[in-house]
Amino acid sequence: MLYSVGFFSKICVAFVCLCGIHLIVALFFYLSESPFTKIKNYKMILTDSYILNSQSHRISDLFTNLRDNETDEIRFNETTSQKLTVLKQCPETSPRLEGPLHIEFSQRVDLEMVYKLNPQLMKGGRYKPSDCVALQKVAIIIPFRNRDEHLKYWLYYLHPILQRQQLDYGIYIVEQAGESTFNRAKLLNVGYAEALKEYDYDCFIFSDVDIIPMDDRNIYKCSSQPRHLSVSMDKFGFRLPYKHYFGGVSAMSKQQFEKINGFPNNYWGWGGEDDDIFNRLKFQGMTISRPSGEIGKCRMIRHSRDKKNEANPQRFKKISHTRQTMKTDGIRSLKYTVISIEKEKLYTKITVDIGKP
Ligand code: UDH
Ligand code: NGS
Repeated sequence: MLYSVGFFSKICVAFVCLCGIHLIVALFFYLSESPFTKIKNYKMILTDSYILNSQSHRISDLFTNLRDNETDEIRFNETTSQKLTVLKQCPETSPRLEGPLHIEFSQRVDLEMVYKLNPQLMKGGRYKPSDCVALQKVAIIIPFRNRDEHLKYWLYYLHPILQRQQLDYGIYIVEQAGESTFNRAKLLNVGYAEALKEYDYDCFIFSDVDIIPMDDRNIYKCSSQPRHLSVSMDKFGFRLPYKHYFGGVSAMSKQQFEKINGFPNNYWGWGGEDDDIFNRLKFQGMTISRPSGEIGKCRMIRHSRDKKNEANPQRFKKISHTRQTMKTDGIRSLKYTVISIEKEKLYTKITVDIGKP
């Protein structure tokens, strides 16, 4: 009898010990897999990779990224399986680039077709890669009035190119309302200010609506110096028209743009505003970065001179005074009235009253 009681109590003790071990093991796995630990690890990984990145992205942006884009690989789902995959930064050179492209303007473009061809676009012409975190957040600003056919070609060609370049981008068409003389540089200033109200962009591309790159290795992003992208245009025989030419398509970081007080607001009509911008950069000690003539090839859609954009007779006098005028005339003195902001499928259109000369 005594023997069987002792045996029974030993079994009980062993059973209790087993339960204890089981509890400890379960507790260990539970704690190491808890959402808190996961978020902590996740943030640490992100912090590391983000600090390494030369462009400063914030962790909060990435959480916005997660909310905005359901196809992102990183997901934190509180209710289900706690599955979490870390989204890496996109590579310095996108593996999706194709190189030289065939660009022509013989067939009309249907915007519904362009929309179908770009299923990953978000409202307002926004996009970010689903498989990696883009190196830069790029706002593309286009000055605009009465150029709908050109805009269609631009959207048709540029959306796929920008996606292959793995950019986090948005397209902003800044339309001058009314009939007064056109002012390209002031519209670009408006685009800069309005795009920044919407998203924390760190790079700005200023592009004419009629210029299409002929090579997707001409990346629409910013460099340590302001960058001129349309360096080899068909209309100039695939070369620069002059050494300091800075018109067509250019790229500037937020810091570079702020350092020159943005663009001039008082160049009404054609010509000279791009030379004024070049002067501003020069006076602030910056140099121009450019792709090679081969990679920088582009086509311009041929057209006649627009009404209300006649050559500005004051342009030569104005560009001789940039050093003084850039202190007072620019993004810091910009005044305008937004008439409407339309979020289209392929772009955001900002119609604006910028006054008259
Ligand atoms: N722009 C418009 N509407 C206008 C004027 C200009 O949208 O009425 C925009 C458009 O994005 C254009 C850019 O401003 O690409 C620059 O316009 P621009 O007139 O300075 O330059 P562009 O190269 O024409 O388009 C220059 C005159 C061409 C004369 C050709 C004569 N054969
Ligand atoms: C220069 C203009 C620039 C212009 C460039 C190319 O002469 O604004 O031609 O023009 N500068 C002055 O007039 C001072 S283009 O052939 O693209 O119309 O961008």
